Amino acid sequence: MAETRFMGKVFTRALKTCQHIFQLFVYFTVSPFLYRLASNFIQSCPTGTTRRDAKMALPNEGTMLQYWPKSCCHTVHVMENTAEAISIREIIDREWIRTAFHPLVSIKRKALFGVEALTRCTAPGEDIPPQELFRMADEQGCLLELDRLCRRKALEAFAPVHTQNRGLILSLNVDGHAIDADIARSGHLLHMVKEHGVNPNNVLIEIVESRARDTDALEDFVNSYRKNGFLIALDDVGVGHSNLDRIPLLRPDVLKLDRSLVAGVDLHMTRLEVVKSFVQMASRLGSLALAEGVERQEDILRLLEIGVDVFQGFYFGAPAAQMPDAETMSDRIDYLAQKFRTNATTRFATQKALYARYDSLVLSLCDQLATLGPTGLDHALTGFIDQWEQIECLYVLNAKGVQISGTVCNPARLRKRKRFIYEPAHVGADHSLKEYYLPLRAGLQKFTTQPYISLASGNRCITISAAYKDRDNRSCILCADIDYQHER
Ligand SMILES: [Ca+2]
Repeated sequence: MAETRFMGKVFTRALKTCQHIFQLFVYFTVSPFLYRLASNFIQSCPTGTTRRDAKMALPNEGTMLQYWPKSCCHTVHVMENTAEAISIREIIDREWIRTAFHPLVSIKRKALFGVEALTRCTAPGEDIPPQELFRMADEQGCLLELDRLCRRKALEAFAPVHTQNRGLILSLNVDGHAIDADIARSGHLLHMVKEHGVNPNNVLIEIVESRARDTDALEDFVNSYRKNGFLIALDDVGVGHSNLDRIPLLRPDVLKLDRSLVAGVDLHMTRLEVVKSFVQMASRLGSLALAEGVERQEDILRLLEIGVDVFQGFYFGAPAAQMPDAETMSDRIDYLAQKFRTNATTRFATQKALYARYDSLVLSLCDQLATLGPTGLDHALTGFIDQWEQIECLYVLNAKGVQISGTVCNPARLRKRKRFIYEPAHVGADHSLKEYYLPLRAGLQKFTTQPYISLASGNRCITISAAYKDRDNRSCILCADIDYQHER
């Protein structure tokens, strides 16, 4: 009996060993074959590639795609190259188009200003990105047809909202590329808007003017729709090949500043200055500056400071089929408004204290200069600048705005690298048209400029100019350029 049990154990062990040997054989012979077979179907995309990018990049039928959105790895199976398999004709005929609304928010009005209608295409089993959709339409010569379908879908979705809230703006994209003389006079959009019971005053037409081939037709189009009560926006301002000369020609009601311009304004002073110049231009032209693609609270607060009021971007939510949730929106707006108020109050208080300190410093320098005649000015200015490190440059003008001292600069603040561009002015330089001279000529005793880039140093500074009489009772003006690099 014991012998039989022993033989049974030996047999079982021998069987298991054979099994292991067989498994190893399969692993070393069949696996490389299977791997080679699989690699014909698997292609890897770089880290960070999205599913959509991957599909666009590798659309061979039957291809397995691996992609890694952020940290997790997914594998999808592309049954076919959808973009090729589904024709744009079919998309248009079957109206596989829907609208997603992206909120436009006004912080100062504490309200939703309107929504931009964005096109989404859901063909069976596949989303086709808008740029791909419009590329296909352009190639097949049905761009206008697609454009009109998208607008009709947007109006259908917006019409019920409009009956409930007559104040909301619907922003519609019109492809500048599709505008020619016939379109400009067709009045198609006007009819469509009326057909859906929407007031043209509530419709903002967004045009990417850089795509327009025919400037005359574009101008006709804009004038004709404006006459009928529509609002006009220039889209993607500040990006690519936008033609600034078309801004005064089209006199847009809204300038949509592109995300590439506004993202990071809080971090990059030069970008902020460029945006500021667009905002100032918009305000001088009577247009509203709207910042697109805002995602960071800090950017929004900085843009509010420089006069932007209406915002669009993921900070306020992603485009969605439903209208934005009023409660979430008002929570965000209230939070930003509160933050903006607190920041502005603190900033003004700090600025006031800072300016008061600089003012008393400049006035005390004037008192000391008043004891001098025309000689010895440079020596006295050098003595001051050594004591006050915030002062970049000091110089004295006569009553006509002509410089009568040298420009005495703080050597630590001059940029060596840019000295060929920025150079301190010399004795005899004419400052009579400068912002810091004219108010004193008009009778003011003291003036402080807005921050600007100094021609003497290339740094951001303010200039305080103050009038005084010298020892011989001649009228003089002391100008002090003061560092403003780190002030807001
Ligand atoms: Ca747009």
